[in-house]
Amino acid sequence: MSSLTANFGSSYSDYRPWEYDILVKILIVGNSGVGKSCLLVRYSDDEFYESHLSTIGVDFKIKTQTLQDHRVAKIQLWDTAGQERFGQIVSGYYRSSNGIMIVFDLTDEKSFREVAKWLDQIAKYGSENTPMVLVGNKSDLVAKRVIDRRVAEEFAKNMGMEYIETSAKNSNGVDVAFDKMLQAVVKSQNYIDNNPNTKKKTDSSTTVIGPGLRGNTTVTDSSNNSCCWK
Ligand SMILES: Nc1nc2c(ncn2[C@@H]2O[C@H](COP(=O)(O)OP(=O)(O)O)[C@@H](O)[C@H]2O)c(=O)[nH]1
Ligand SMILES: [Mg+2]
Repeated sequence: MSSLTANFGSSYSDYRPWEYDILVKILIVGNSGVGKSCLLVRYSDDEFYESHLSTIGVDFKIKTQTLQDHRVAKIQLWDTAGQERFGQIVSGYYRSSNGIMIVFDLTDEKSFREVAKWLDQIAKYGSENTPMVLVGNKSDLVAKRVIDRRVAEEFAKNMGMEYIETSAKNSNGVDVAFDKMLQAVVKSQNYIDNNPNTKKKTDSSTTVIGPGLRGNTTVTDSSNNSCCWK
C-alpha cells in the first residue's frame, strides 16, 4: 500500500500525514514468572508460549490502536526483560512511562503480596500520578488459584487502580486490561502529543475501539530502544 493510500484511510476526515496522534509508553512490572512477557505477546501478536520467555529478551513491542475520537495511539509496550528483582529496573524506565501495568499471578500468593513492593518502587522512582492498572494473570488455572477476586479488587481500589483478571493462555481479559491501561493514560492526558494541530495536552474522554487505521500494526522493534525511551 502506498503511503498516500495509507494516510487517507477510509475517509477524508481520517487524513493525517503524521503516523500517529499520541505516543503512549506502557511499562509492565511484576515478579518473575507471573506472565508479563506472555501478556505482551498475547496482546501484540496473539500468541502464547508455554515456556518462560525471559530468554527471548523482549525489550518492547509496538501496537497501534484507534481511539473513539479517531485519534491514532502508538503504544510502546515495555517488558522488563528479566530485570524483575527490585531495584534492578533503572529508574528512567519508571519516570518516562505514561502508564504502568502491575501484574501478579493468581496462583502465587507471594506475587500478590509483593505488588506492594512494586508500588514502593514506582513511588520512589516514577513520576507522580502515573496511571496504573493491576492485573491478576493466569485466570485459566482455576483449581490452583489462591487469590480471591474481591481481595485483589479491594486492594486495587484502595490504591486508586482498576483491577482486571487475565489469562495470557486463553486470551481472557487481555485486550480489556490493555484497553483500561490506555484509557487511564488518555484520561490523565499523560502522553506525548504528536499531532501538530493540537496543543500538547488535549482534553478527551476517549475510549479504545479497535486496531489502528493502518490495521493491527503490530511490530517488534528491539533494535533501537534508546531512541524512544528518554
Ligand atoms: N496457565 C497459564 N500460564 C501462563 C499464563 N501466562 C504465562 N504463563 C506461563 O507462565 C510462565 C512465565 O511466563 P512469562 O511471560 O515468561 O513470565 P514473566 O517472567 O512475568 O515475563 C510461562 O511458562 C508461561 O507459559 C497464563 O495466563 N496461564
Ligand atoms: Mg518476562
